[in-house]
Amino acid sequence: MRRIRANAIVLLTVAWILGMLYYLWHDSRPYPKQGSSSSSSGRNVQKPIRLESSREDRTVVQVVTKAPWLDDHKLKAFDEQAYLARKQLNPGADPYGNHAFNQQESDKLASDRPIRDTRHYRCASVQYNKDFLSTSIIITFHNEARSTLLRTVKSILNRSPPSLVQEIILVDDFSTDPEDCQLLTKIPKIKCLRNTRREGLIRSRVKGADAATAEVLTFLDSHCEVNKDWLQPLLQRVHEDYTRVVSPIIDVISLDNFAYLAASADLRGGFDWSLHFKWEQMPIQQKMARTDPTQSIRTPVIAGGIFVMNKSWFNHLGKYDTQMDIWGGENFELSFRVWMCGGSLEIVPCSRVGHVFRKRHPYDFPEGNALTYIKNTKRTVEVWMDDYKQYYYEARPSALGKAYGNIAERVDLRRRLRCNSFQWYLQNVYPELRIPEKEVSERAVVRQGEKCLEAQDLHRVVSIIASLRPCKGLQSNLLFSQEWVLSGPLIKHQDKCLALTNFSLGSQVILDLCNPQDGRQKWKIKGSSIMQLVTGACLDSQVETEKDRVGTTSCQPDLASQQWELLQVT
Ligand SMILES: [Mn+2]
Repeated sequence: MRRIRANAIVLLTVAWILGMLYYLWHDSRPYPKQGSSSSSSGRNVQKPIRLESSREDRTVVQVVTKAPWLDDHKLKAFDEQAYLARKQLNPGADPYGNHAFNQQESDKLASDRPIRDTRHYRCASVQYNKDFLSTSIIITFHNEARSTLLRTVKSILNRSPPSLVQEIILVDDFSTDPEDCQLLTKIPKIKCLRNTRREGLIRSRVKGADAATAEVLTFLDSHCEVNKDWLQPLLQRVHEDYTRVVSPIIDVISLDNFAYLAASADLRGGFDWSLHFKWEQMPIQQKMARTDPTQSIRTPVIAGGIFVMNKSWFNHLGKYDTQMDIWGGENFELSFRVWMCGGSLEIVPCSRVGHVFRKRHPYDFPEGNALTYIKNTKRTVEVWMDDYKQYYYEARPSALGKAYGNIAERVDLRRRLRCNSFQWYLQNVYPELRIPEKEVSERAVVRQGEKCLEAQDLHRVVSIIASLRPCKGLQSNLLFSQEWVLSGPLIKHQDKCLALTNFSLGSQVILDLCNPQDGRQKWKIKGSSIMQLVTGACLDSQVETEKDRVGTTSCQPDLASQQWELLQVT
């Protein structure tokens, strides 16, 4: 009996060890390296939060897909080897020189290289409609690396249902070699439009959109790789509601080694008052309310490089502001316009597209990078931001006085479309954007009945105290000691500020050397009360046992000892 029990224990131990070994082996399967990906490219700032850190809820599959319809016969007309060979990097040349990414690494990779399926595993079982409208895919470029451009195009052909792709329109924005674009038209579905002078992204996209024959437009960058089933979830959202403008999650293709890295799935587009785009975590309430990882994410702005939009809706809303030059700012203009004029923006997490984020622009801006960005954002601000534009100018004072052309047409467009105000946008779409507190410095007398708050110089004593004394009248020369400056949360007298002695309820109020970081010195005028911001208590003339001194106690707005009148000193 004992023997049997011993054997059973040995067996169980062995089984446990084997189980642990399997678990460890399973857990240590190599995950892709998340190399040097902290790059940024202007508005597409790459922060570490962009990359996903945990992959436990995903399937990690290699996707090697080739379009069955795109057989060798159909591709025969296009000589891929010759196309690529003509633009190989010269030996010894800087691989980053022409494109601000490592061209050598791009050239090494196959045009149909496999990439990982980075979607949440639940995306694979989502069912999509079968009767979508097809889409015209518009890719604008200026001197793109041939291997990178070809990989963008082939990933689309290989990973999209053929019936959904009406055509791929390449808009060559006056690249040095017209053949970069022209030769690709030998591939089925590819069309090529060429500008006769440099127009920039915005006018090039409008040209592509005007030429598109499908009812849905898909804008894409020229250094992308689309992932498995990227198109259906985007088209589904637009199919359900044509006013939606949708973006995929934009994965990161390393500019150094072209590794394909998964981006985090709970980010959205945001910005600060200088109109600097940033990826940000979705608000916590929204995150908590999300039970389905395949659900789309509302976003205040889109990054702008990759999105899908119904063509009639695009035209109805005024396409793009074609007086914007080259690049930059157009994503804000489009985003504000879509939200304020009756549409919505969202990120669809089951759609993934990789993009090479760069640290600098590989091309020149005829009028300089900064000036172009200012001109484009200024046009956006002047047309769409109403009085809130003052915060833009405060955040970007260099924009003041800079030329931005005539905006009458766009102002008229906004009026014709009867768009909402920017205040509506802030309240309904982006309440998380903090409105800067106005730094108003106001000189005032703080009165209660016949008495006024006074900074009393106690002779031969180091400190100055705050006390309540008979008012001296409002003539400036008389009232010096009763004159206060309201500056943000501070109530100042010269370099001294009204402060608590401690954070307890009933704390005495004194004057201390001003320090805006000091919580004891922060106040807020609320009706006729003066509230301490940290303790939430109110300034009261009856707390202190010492005559004429002031303190704080719990707020009771009806209490006469807590009612103050602020009289402006002129
Ligand atoms: Mn790009």
